Amino acid sequence: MREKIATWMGVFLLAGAITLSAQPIGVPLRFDRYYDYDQLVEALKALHEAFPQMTTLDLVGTSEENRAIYAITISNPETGDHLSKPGVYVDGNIHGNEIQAGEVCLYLANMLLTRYGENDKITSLVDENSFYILPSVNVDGRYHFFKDANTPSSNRGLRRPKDDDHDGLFDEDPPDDLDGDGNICDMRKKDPNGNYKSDPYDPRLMVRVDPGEKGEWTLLGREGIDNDGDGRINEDAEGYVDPNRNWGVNWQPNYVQRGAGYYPFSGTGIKAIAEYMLARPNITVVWAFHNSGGMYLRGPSTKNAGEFPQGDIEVYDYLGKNSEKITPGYQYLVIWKDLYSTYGDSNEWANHMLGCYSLVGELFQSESETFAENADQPKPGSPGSGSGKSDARHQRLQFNDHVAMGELYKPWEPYDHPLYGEIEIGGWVKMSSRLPHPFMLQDLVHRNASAVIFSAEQTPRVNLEIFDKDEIGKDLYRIRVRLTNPHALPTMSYMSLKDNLLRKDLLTVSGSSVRVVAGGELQDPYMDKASYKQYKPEIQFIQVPGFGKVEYEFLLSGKGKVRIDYSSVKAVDQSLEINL
Ligand SMILES: [Ca+2]
Ligand SMILES: [Ca+2]
Ligand SMILES: [Ca+2]
Ligand SMILES: [Ca+2]
Ligand SMILES: [Zn+2]
Repeated sequence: MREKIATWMGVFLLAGAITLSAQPIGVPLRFDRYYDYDQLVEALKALHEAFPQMTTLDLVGTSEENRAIYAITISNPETGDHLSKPGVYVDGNIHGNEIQAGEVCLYLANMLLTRYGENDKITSLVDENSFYILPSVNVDGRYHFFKDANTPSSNRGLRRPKDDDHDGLFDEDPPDDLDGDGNICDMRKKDPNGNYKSDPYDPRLMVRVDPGEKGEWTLLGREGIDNDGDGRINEDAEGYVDPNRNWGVNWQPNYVQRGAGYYPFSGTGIKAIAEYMLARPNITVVWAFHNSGGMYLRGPSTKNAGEFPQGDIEVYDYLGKNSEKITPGYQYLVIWKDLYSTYGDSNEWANHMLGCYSLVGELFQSESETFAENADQPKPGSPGSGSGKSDARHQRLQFNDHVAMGELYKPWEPYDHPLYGEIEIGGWVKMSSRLPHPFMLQDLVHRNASAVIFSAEQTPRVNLEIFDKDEIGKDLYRIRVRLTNPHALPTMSYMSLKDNLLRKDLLTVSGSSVRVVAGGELQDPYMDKASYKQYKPEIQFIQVPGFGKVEYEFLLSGKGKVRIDYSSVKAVDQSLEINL
């Protein structure tokens, strides 16, 4: 009888768990929850099925463990093929533990599709741009982060086995979930000679003992045992190839850049994503979302890469400083200068290989987990005030207790360890520290999707006009053409011009009964100063700057129809006709 009840209860609990995870995913998507890998794929399919005309769902490639990497394209076919419009590429979760980056991508896709036709700004953005959204780069990482026991920071890399301690065995000693709660927490042992004592304000925390003072605790690192009996604990976990150090620009081997992999694009999914991006040369803006810290980052990623051309810095500053305002608390920074150097990251690759403007969003600030009247100024005598500054650790624990219902922190509990004997296991759980609690997720995804939308509003939009036409001789005409761009991004980045990376924009004059005698850029229309191109004046190689214009002058001989075409890799082509 007792056995039977136990079985029923098991079935009941299991059924409860299955129902929860098997809840059908409907459009509009919900953002009071996190999507594991399977649910994320289901969410993308649901968006595609709800908006089949406006979307394509592309299988970009597969991962080391053969999981599908999907991207969703959002583009209105009635305003042109997706390749004919500026592309905005957004991805997330290249690091397996950086989960909410995927939710930002899903939220953006969900907002663009569900509000199209209802919100004017979103309608014109979708009509004028193509969005390529790839919510989870590191699909194996996402899968294992949810499924396996982890710390908030573990399980970042690709599933390519690597022998970290050079003992001939691969990934043989990862951390172990000793207490079976699904988290890798911390281990501590009572020890009068330890370096730590309990924090008087909150005994769950520990502080260092003062010189000469008696200790209470020794910290023993992350939960685990010596799996291979080599005298070390947790010395060879899964991987490690870092998918964001595996790209083919400014790549350096492991002894310079940890996690680089043996060669660029050794990650199968990473290589597939690079090929997907290269096949879309219209991509003009790239966003890659990570966690954490609350930052909007631009390159260069290393000092030796050299600073960007001034024209590009102005564009980045415009995007970055406005993004800062969209998400209060986030800072716009330069990767190598303000953070650290990274060799072979996707951001640098996108700049140099696609000629686009590329930003990294580091999502979430643990400072947002507050429990205080005024987070910056603790009252005298309150926890942490002894050190003269607010102790964020106390506040975060109070936040856990009273706002997150205790879901972010595991209280210390005794455990009998095979090597250390009686210890305690406790600390911050997997779904803490770098991710907002789901109740705060909506704010994070909306603001960061809004930063993407701000930059999408700045993709180049060229307007072509003839502003002057004069008959200056018998069947000889002078026409002047103006190309304006009211948005911040130029039609070609200054770096791509400097590196001669892309085909330049073409301004072409043609007509069956008209010959182009001369043509070139008009420097001063009042002084009649123009620099004529020596050969083939009917084709001009140009760039249209952001928030600016360029003017060209042509001398035409003949009569009849003349056609003027503007063609660009990044911006929408334009053309017009006049009669001479
Ligand atoms: Ca090993
Ligand atoms: Ca390893
Ligand atoms: Ca555990
Ligand atoms: Ca070991
Ligand atoms: Zn990251």
